[in-house]
Amino acid sequence: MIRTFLAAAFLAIALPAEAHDMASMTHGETAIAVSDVWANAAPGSNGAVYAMIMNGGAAADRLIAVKSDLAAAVELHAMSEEGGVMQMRKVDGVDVPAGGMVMLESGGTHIMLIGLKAPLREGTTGTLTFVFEHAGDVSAELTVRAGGSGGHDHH
Ligand SMILES: [Cu+2]
Repeated sequence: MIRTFLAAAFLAIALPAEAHDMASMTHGETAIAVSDVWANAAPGSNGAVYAMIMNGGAAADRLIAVKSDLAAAVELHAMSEEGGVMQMRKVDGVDVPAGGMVMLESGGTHIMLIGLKAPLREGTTGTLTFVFEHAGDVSAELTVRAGGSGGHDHH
């Protein structure tokens, strides 16, 4: 009698936990993760933002826009060197290959906050919403670091 009761009590506790693990393992459609979203502190009204995007899924995806309340507009920019001068241009998307990773980094493809409501200062926080063709909206928190050399002071 006692043994049966204990076994039943154990099962009642163990089963929901097992079911939960299985649910999280089979939940794989949205495989995009955005992390390390950061910017250098800068006094201007525009600021470059960098991030790491990982696609753990079996299908390619594409970052098509970024939204933020911190600025009037947000653009995706690519950098290229032309005649020894770094130029940048607006791009309409960034491909994220299946099982791959894309770094948005200084000197490369980056996010540009245009018309900042307040200059980016160390400790400034805010949410950026990354819009993917397939995964939809993925929100991530921005971290602003103390400004250093090698900044991105165009515009
Ligand atoms: Cu830029």
